[in-house]
Amino acid sequence: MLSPSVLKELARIVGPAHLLASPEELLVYSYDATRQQSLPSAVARPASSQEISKILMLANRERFPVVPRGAGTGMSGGSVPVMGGLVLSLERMNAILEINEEDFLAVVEPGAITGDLQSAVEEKGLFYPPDPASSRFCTMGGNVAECAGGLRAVKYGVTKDYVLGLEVVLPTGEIITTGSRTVKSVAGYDLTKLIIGSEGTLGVVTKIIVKLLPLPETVRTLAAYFPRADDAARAASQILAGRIVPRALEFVDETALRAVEAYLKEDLSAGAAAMLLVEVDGPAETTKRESDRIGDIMMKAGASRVNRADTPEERERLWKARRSISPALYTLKPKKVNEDIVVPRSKIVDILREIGEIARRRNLLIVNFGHAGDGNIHTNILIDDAELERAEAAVKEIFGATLRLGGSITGEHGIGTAKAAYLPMEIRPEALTAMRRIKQALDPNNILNPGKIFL
Ligand code: 2HG
Ligand code: ZN
Repeated sequence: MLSPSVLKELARIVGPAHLLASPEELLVYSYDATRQQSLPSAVARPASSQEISKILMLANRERFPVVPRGAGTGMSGGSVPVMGGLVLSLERMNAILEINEEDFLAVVEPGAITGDLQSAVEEKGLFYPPDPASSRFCTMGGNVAECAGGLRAVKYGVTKDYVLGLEVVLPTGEIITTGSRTVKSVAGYDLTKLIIGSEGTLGVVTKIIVKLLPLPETVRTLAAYFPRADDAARAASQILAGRIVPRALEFVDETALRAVEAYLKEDLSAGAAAMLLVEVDGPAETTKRESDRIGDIMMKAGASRVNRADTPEERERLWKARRSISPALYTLKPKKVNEDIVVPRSKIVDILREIGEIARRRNLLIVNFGHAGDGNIHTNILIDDAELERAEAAVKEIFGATLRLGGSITGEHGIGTAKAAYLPMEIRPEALTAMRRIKQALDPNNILNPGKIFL
C-alpha cells in the first residue's frame, strides 16, 4: 500500500490527472498477456525522464516497488506488479523524436508503438527490421526490456542488434545515456546491451536510438501446405541448408492452423497438417531466384501445394493469419502455457519430435508454431485448470530436451515470473550470482520491478 503522503507526492510529480488509483484503472494495469494478475496500489503516467527520476528517488526513500510498463503485451509476466506498489506506465512518452536519413537512425520514446515506427521509416525508404507478432500494439520500450525477436529475426536479428544507444533512468534515479549515434563505439562497458533484455529490473528506458537499413527493393512470400508436419519441419531445415536466408521462415502446426482458421472464420489450408510461411527480400532478380528455389525445396520435401502471395492483399492475409495464432489459441482452452524455446536450427525436427512424445506420454494438447528459421518454437500447452500439474511437469521435460539439444529456454519472451523457477536449469549458479550482484549494485533497495527473473 502507498501512504496518502506518498500518493500526494506522486500526484505532485506527474500531475493529479496522471496518477490513477480507482479500482477500474488499477485493474487495467494489473496483467499482461500471460493473464497473470496482481493489482498495483497506483499507476503513474509520467511525461519525462525527470519525472521518472523523481519517482524513483521517492521509491528509494519510501521503499515501494515501481514496475515499468509499456502496452502489457509481454508473455512472461515482466510488467505485472506482483509485489504491488506503483505501475509506471510509459504510454504518454510515445513520440518518434527523429528519423535521420543521413545517419540511418531513429530516436524514439519508449511508449512509441513498434508498428508506427516501422511505417514511419518505411515512408522514407528506410527499414526497422525487428517485427514482433504484436507489432501493431507493442511498444519499443517493451521490445527493449524483453529484447523482442519476432518474424524477421532469421535474417535480421533481434532488438539488441538495432539499438545503438539509450537514455535510462537508473533504479536510484540518476539519468544516464548509453552507447552513441554511431555504428561503432567501444567506450567503456556496454551498458546498452546490459539494459536490453533486463526486463525492467535495471533501469527505466526513456529514449531509444535505433539503427535503420535501406528498405529492401522487393519482397516475395510463399505459403506451403504439408500433409505431414515432419516434412514441413524438414523442409525448413533444408531451405537453410540450401544457403538461402529468408527474412521469415515460420512453421504452423495442425492445431494452430485449425485454431486460427476458426478464429478468423477463413479456410487457409484445406485441412493441411502443417504450413510453412516463407518470405525473402532484396533485389527483384534475387528474390525471384530464391523464391523459386524455396518453392522447389518445399515441393520435394512433401508439400502438397505452394502458394505464391503475389499481391499485397494476399501477403497481408497470410501475415494477419500468422499474427492471429497467439490470440486464436487463447480461445481453445482456459489456460495457455506458452513457451518460446529456441534450439540450434539443425535440431528443429528433433525438438518437435521430443515435444510430440512428451504430449503423448502426458496426454496433453501441445501446439507448436513460430520462428522455425531461427529455431525459436512457440510451444503452447493448452489446458484446463485441472491439468496444470501435468503441464508443469511437461514444461520441465521440454526445457530439459531443449537444453540437451544445445538450446535456450527463452528466445524472445524473457524470464519474468513465468520462467523464474526454471532459470537455474540453464544458468549455472556462479553466473546467477554474477547477475544478482549486478542487480544489487544498481538497485540496492530492490525497488525496480522486484520479483522478476530470480526466484
Ligand atoms: C508470436 O510469435 C508471439 O506469435 C506469441 O511471440 C507466441 O503466443 C505465443 O506463444
Ligand atoms: Zn514469437
